[in-house]
Amino acid sequence: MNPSEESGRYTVTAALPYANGPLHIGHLAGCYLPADIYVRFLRRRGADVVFICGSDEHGVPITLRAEQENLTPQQVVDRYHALLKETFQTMGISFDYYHRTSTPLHHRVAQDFFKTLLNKGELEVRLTEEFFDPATGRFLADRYITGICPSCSFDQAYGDQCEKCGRSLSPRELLEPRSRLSGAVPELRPTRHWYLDLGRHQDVWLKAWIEEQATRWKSNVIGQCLSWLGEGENHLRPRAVTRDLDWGVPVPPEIPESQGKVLYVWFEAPLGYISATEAFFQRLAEAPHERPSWVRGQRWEDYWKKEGGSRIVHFIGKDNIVFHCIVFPAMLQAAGDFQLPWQVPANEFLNLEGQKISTSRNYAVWVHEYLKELPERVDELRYVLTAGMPEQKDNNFIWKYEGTDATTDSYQARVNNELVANLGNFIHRVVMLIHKFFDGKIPSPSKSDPERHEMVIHAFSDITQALEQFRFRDALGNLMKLSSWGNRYLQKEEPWKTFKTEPERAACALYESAQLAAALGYLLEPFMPGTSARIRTMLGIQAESWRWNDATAAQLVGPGTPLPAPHILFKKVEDEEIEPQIKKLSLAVNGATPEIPSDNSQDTAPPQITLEDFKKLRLVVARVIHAEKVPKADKLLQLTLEAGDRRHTVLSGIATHYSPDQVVGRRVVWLSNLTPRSMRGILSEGMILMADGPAGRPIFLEPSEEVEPGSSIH
Ligand code: B3M
Ligand code: ZN
Repeated sequence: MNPSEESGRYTVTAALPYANGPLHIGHLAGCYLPADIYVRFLRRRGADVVFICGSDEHGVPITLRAEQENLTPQQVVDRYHALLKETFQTMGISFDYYHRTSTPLHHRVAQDFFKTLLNKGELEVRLTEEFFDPATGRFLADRYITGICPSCSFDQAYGDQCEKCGRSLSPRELLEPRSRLSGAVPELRPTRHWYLDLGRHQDVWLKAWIEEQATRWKSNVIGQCLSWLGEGENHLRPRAVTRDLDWGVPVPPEIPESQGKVLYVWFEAPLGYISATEAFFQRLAEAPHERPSWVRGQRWEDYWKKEGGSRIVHFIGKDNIVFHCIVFPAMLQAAGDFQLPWQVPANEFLNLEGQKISTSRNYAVWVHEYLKELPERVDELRYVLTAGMPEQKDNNFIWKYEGTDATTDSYQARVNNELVANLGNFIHRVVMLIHKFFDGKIPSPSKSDPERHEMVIHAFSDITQALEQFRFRDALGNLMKLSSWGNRYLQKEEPWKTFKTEPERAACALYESAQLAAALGYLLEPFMPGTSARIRTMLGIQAESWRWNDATAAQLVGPGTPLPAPHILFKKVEDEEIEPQIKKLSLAVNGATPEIPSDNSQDTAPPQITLEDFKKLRLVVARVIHAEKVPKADKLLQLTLEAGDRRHTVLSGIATHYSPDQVVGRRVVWLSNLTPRSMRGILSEGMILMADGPAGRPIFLEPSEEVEPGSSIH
């Protein structure tokens, strides 16, 4: 076998996102993009690989969200599961199977696993006292208890953590604890749970096993693992694998005293990788034609059991390290005959404009919103996030650099200076010049230039090695260096000049440049699959089932191959395109929540609301002082509103009923605290309320007497 081929078997997982919110760019950079790049690379190298993920649909994050939104947990997970799945698909994250943990299959897998551990004597029952809410009759998860932080006196600290000073807490440390469900003072009540004795595993094999990984695993990962495996106070303790909750995988009902108990979410969620693989093979059994060519195993066991010999790779963020490197391996080992993870290439965090991404404060770039607002820029986002991937330490995402030092780090600068000016420019020049001087056909020189081929081979080996070692930034950096070399090569050869004086030389330069462009077209695939396909099409390459190694061939596209008309790969990012994004972040800090596509299949009659709900609406009288049509949007008018001493932009879908001059000067009812949303690159702040008139015509609501713009409506 060629040393760059890979025939081994791999099981690649990406952390199951909680189905309690949309995906943000930190998730992509931390986990899903590196996983996808790695898997695409493995597939092209000929590995036998399954790529597995799914929604994590249990646990307190889900029930909390359901309570906040007045929905059932099932409604919450249905909504976000659909959104997550679609977002991954549009971003090109190429899971072989995307499952979910609320399915009967997953419940069965998790319950069977629990029973296996029980039968092997791995679980012991312990009686402890836990907080109980006497008003609702429910035991309270740590997050459901609030009180005063003993460190900083913040009066809304949670039972697991104080969000103000960051201290991690246990509910017993809170002063004046209260139930978040009812406000009642929680009481300690006895309850029984099943425990896995991690400490025993630590002593028998786990510590030694972790130490064996020290040379192979990333240093940020191994460091965190070792800190968990100390002595005395820091020795691992038995961990409860069940909870008193009503949302989750029930403890198997045939087990005595299992009533009202569910498996702890961190016990069953990692088993979701296994149940997803099982679901995948069930589907392949029913639909064999759907089997991807790279999946060569016959049963899910081939990818999880020892005899299958698969290399299991878990892509996760750093906050999940302990569960994937310690708890899950201990569970697998306790159950017997399971393969332990081979690699856990956890990333650090991505910050946003210098601040921590915060879901609760809506301070994030939400991927589904990005895809709606910048729909043509999927690969640009993949590129920018990979180039700045937080591999060894936290990194920062910025849209635009506004300081005085030159920097190439912002989204805008990376797209403009690297994708447009380097990669896009090189490919475009090559194709244009071939059209201009060689009639759109790959030239046929009588000699070749070995230096070009050496450059590709050299870069190929650097890129391959970096990918094997999970150094995605380096891999991409080396690709871009190869493209820069191509630009310099063209600059040096000047085929547009030599075409007249030394036509042979021009032919050679453009032939070699086309081969280089083609090699880039192959090697870019894991990083930017859409761009890779477009480059290959532009170079007249039709092969679909190419291998990674093919990129090193001396000739990738033969003389005489006709090239289709060229088109631009990347467009420059103008300020106007990203300014709404920046503005949205500054508004987000004021507590707005992300907009989630609603599920129309549900009951459309709005629920009853309380006066408190109504008071959340900030309704204001405003005056329209300017109106214009939005280019390329038939229905939209862009209105400028004056309310008090400020002006606001609102987009309104009334352009088919009103012309701009029919609107200017009117007083309108404006819902001003609706989450701002960007359409066609324009940020719309709030909306104008209209009545449904005859034949669907929207009718303005105006005050019946004179009131000042800015007056509020109650
Ligand atoms: N849902 C936690 C998280 O999103 C969790 C990962 C589960 S992986 C088995 O951080
Ligand atoms: Zn505190």
